[in-house]
Amino acid sequence: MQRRFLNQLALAVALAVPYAAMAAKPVVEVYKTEYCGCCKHWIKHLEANGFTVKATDVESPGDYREKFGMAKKYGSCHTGKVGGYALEGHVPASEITRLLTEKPKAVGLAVPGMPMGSPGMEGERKDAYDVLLVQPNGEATVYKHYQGK
Ligand SMILES: [Cu+2]
Repeated sequence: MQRRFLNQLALAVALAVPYAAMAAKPVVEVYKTEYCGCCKHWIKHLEANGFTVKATDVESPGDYREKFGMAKKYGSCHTGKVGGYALEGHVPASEITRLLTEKPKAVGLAVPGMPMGSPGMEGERKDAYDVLLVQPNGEATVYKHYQGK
């Protein structure tokens, strides 16, 4: 009887672990315009990678970009916030996870413009693009380079 209980307990723990791991990922706040299609595709990409997304339609996502301290020159179609960091544009989930693990001193990550082939911008073409780690003074370093093809 007791052994059976322990087996069931072990099973319950095994089942609970993946959920606990997912719950550990913080919520990504996203600010976008109502009509932005690629923004929705990017949100789906984040959700498919275990993030919870709280999206808000706004008149001007640029106001939020400014509020979050992200330099205008890195601007894209949507602005987000996660774990105290700003996210600008079509930033891949893998770099967001890395950011939250490494916790560097920075404003956040940006993929300026809307490069073809970035998450949410899938199509016939795949352009090379950089995920930038942006500093409060507006300078940036390449956090990850994606090859085009
Ligand atoms: Cu876009």
